[in-house]
Amino acid sequence: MSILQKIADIEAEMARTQKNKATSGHLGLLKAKLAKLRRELIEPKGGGGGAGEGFDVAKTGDARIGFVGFPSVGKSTLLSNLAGVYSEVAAYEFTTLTTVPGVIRYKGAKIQLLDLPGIIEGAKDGKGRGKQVIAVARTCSLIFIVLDVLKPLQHKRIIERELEGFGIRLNKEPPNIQFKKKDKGGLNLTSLVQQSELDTDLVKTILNEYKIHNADITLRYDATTEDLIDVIEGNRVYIPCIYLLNKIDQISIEELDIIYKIPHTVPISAHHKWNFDDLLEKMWDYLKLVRIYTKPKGQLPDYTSPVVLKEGKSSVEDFCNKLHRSIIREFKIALVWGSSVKHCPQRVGKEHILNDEDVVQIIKKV
Ligand SMILES: Nc1nc2c(ncn2[C@@H]2O[C@H](COP(=O)(O)OP(=O)(O)OP(=O)(O)O)[C@@H](O)[C@H]2O)c(=O)[nH]1
Ligand SMILES: [Mg+2]
Repeated sequence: MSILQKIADIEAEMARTQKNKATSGHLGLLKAKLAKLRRELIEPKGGGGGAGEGFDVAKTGDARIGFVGFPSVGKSTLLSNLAGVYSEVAAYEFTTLTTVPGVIRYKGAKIQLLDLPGIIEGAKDGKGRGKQVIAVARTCSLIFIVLDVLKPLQHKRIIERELEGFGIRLNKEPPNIQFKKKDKGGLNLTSLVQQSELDTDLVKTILNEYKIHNADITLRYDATTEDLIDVIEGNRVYIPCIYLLNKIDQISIEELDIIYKIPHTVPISAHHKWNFDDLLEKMWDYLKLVRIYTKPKGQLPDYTSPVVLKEGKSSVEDFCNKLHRSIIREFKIALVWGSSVKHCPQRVGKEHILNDEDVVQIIKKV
């Protein structure tokens, strides 16, 4: 039986099974089996090249955004009109057959945009070029899911499922679950809050499926079976996502009002370049980039080309490493102006966390 057939069988069995306390163990087991099969699809046994091989383009700039969507929703039109790069646009489906990159500069940051071929339902299971497209999507710092406003939002669900099936988690934080495999001692499950789904039996069943018999697990919130499996699998990527509802030139103002209420969306018209300002603003928010201006001694800060870091990786040390590998060895202290410090300038060490638009002067050991 092929992996796809096995997956289909399990999905069918899950759909048949009623969800209640008595079946939760069985469902948990099925979910774990499903996750394992999906991993086999992504990383075929026996190694070999990754699924994205030959399809990926070199990373450039401070961040990378991938356009994912069904065929003919306007991804290439968006790339052409946003980045001024030519990518073939046509009324027929599957116009774009490979990754087409473009670059924009926004607020001093260089952002790489990737126009990807259209995907269809079943992409994650190897249909069409979907698998390669999703493999490239996994490498992005932000995903734009492009939807056609005239098509039902059901498309949104399908694309989300495709990406989820490939280990991508959209607009989600990594689960706050501590998981540590051990050599002996059995299973130690600690729940810091009341759990509505996971109990010792269920956790044991799931771990058994992974042949894990000794582990410390701490659940710091009301976790789901899926969250636990994500942590055990360990290869999930957590990527922010914006839904672009394209072709709003084809709907009424009243319809537009309703659409605006859906979270994480921006309505646009790629063809008419409508609402690009909103799109870029939101893109910037979701990228969570931190711009740092350098200030050479005795000179004004250079406000034209910031060093761009990512939120969560914006210490003075990260800043130094982005400038040059050798700098941290000669680092003594840094002077910082901006919202991350109380006094301006303030002397800080390499652990200090910088905020967006801070100005930094490095002082080297003599
Ligand atoms: N009315 C309207 N049509 C648009 C808009 N944006 C794109 N289109 C049209 O939609 C069709 C498909 O556009 P493409 O940009 O080729 O779509 P795509 O998503 O790149 O398609 P694939 O490469 O096949 O996946 C073309 O006929 C475009 O002119 C828009 O904002 N409004
Ligand atoms: Mg295209």
